[in-house]
Amino acid sequence: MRKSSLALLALLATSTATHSQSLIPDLDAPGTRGEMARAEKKKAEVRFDAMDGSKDGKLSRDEVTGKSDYLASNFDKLDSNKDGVLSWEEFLGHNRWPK
Ligand SMILES: [Ca+2]
Repeated sequence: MRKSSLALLALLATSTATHSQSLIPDLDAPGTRGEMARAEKKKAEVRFDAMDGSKDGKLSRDEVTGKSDYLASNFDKLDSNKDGVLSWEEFLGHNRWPK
């Protein structure tokens, strides 16, 4: 990889929400990475849908309380747009796997 593309990658990594975002494989990534991404997305979707009692595609604080200690205790941090609910992307922590 050339130096200029490394610099660009570093810039992209710092401009995105979290450093780990760049480590999330795309759903259509070749080979095992793509397979794992699709399997993880499926699992995440099952969890999300199970908690989304109102089926509005968002998780309220009430919907996660008692079902996920992690989501309940980190709710305000994960609710990055501060609208009081967790979107699919906020739940995942990245926006690389559209629902
Ligand atoms: Ca939100």
